[in-house]
Amino acid sequence: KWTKFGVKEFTNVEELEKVLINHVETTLARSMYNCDDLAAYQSLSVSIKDKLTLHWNKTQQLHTLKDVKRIYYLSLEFLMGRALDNAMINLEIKDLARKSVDELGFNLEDLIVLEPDAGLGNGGLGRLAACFVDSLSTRNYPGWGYGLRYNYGIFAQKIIDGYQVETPDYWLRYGNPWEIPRKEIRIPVDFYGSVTTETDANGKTKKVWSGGERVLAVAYDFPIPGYDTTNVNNLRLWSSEPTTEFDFQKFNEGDYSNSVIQQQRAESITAVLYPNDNFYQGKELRLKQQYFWVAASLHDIVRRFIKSKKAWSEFPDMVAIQLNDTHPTMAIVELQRILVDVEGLEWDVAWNIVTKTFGYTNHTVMQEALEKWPLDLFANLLPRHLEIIYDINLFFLQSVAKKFPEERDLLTRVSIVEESSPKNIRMAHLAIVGSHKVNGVAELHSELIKTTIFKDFVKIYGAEKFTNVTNGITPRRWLKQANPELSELIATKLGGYDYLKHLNKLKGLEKFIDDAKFRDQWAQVKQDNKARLAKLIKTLTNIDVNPHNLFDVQVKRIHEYKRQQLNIFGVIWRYLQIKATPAAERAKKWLPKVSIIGGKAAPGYYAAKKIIKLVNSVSEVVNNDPEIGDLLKVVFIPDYNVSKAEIICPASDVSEHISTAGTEASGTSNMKFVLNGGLIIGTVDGANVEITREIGEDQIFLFGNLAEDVDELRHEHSVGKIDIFG
Ligand code: DL6
Repeated sequence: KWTKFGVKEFTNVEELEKVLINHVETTLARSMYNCDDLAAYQSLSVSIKDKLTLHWNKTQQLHTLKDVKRIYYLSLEFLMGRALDNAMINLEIKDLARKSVDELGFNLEDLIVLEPDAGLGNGGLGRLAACFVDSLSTRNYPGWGYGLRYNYGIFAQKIIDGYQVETPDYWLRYGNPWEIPRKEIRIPVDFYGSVTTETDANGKTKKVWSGGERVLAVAYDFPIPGYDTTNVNNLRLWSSEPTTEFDFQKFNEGDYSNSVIQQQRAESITAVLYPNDNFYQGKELRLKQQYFWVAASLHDIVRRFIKSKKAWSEFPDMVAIQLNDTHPTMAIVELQRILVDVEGLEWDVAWNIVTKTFGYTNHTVMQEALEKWPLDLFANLLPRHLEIIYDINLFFLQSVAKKFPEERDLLTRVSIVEESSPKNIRMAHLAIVGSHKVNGVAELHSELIKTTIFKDFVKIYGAEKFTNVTNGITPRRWLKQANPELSELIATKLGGYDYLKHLNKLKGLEKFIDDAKFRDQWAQVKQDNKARLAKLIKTLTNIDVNPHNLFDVQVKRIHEYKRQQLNIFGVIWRYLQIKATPAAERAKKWLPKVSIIGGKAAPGYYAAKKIIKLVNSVSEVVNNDPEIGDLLKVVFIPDYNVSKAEIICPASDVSEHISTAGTEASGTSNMKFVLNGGLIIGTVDGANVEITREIGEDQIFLFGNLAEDVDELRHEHSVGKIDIFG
């Protein structure tokens, strides 16, 4: 009977208005008479989420019916930013929504900015995951993301007296209209306890992990719309909950404060995102987060597969799991545990399935970012998993020893267990051994991992296992949404928006290179975007910048290897040079410039925080020097995040991507800036290399040493052959 009622989605202005009012009056329990902007934002979001949910249902039904292979992207970070604008753009209903809210007395742009960023990530790695899920949906792949629903995302950055001060980001303060809580999907996840060996009736022994602490993983779904398609994928984020609300016995005994300890312990798992970028900080809670997330995700994935009633041997034909860095590496061990301990498969059969299922993406060659978990931490938290890791390692090392019988040192170097004191589990080694492919994120980086950190593994497995997948960004958010004027101008020249799905079509613009009108229009768009950024700068910092001056931008996490210090030293040099120039000649000699820097430093990263302070101190001196006037301004943009990036990227004349060659695996903001018609000042590092190849060497300002020379130079510095003060 239910099929004949068919739930209808809105398709025009009037229908959306009706749905909107309905949500205000029922879902929000407000009267339209006291509907403020926040209520209007929430109501519009729920109305659009309803539409997405219907598409989501159909998509999932179709995928189940067609029995398709699914891709699962496991990422501890999804730096999503705002959802409303993106959803309207991908569904191509922004004009319709604007008219509807306008008729109800609201301004769409005022509503969009009320949404807090979903800042569930640190930087490039988390934003890459967000761009990937957008692309998976747009390209009609059946792809799910799995992550954690942190109550607190990346901290909000305040600048007080020039210093970074961190404040908590409670992004769920007003609820989240974009999520679908699946309170009924509650997956038990165990920690600690002990392992025993049991023998069944047939004399077969099996390992049983029991006791310890149990928490529940509760699912929250975020529909991910594709552009120009009705395909809607799922991002499933887990939230931790206690198995029981509180300890009833303690409560009855009057021990009220201790009766909730277990509950708080459970909830702490998904309370907060670790705010480090490119840095490993071995904390037990972080390992708990990792296992909690992979255990819940795998349980879900395996349950879905079991429903299809296929043989286990078909698992890799139906399931591909991509590991975003080593954070989800425990998924390899967990799948092996499920197959062997729970499903009773033979070790080798299970391992064959596991290695065919996983792929691992490496995002850094820097030692301080590589995860190594102390063995005793592991032994305590996940005793059965440690046993499995030992077995994986044993079989792996046996195969290596067989192939390279003379090379004892090789075994020590590639072992998953680092024989140090204390001993560590090397997660990258485990990820390589348990995956069928390993990829870097830009050509140079993918070559580097083969010749440096993973060199020995190339010898063992052959070079074919190591591939390159250069990072990308979604042009829907980073062009259409961030720069509507430019995307429209391009569309008029290319005859539509197809280029948003096929970026190579931008080549078609080349034939307008000498079209003066087009160039003027392009320049005007840039000017408008610079005015928009100047306004934001004024609001955030009270600094006046002239939008007609050159905007030189460097926004990204603050890190020594990204070299914001080099940028600010350049600014200091320029300032001193301007001052040394006779006043009458200054205007002729110096192009007026605004140096804009922004980014967060990890709270415990002393040097990065000092760099922020330095930038702010320079800003204070330069901006208040009456001799300098408009010739140079220095701005530190506080609390850089996705929604600010959407205003900053379209407004650069030049942007800086100046990491020491060989350290920035790819970089993705370089792509965002060039896509918006800005020039790059860069080193020969990360994806700058591929960008140069695409746009031509004469379209980019490259400088600095090459990656292969950097080690040599470091050595010469360290032995005193180069005198940097000479
Ligand atoms: O691949 C995404 C992004 C790259 O663009 C950056 O170059 C790289 O620094 C970053 N890597 C990490 C690694 N950190 N951990 N863990 O964030 O990945």
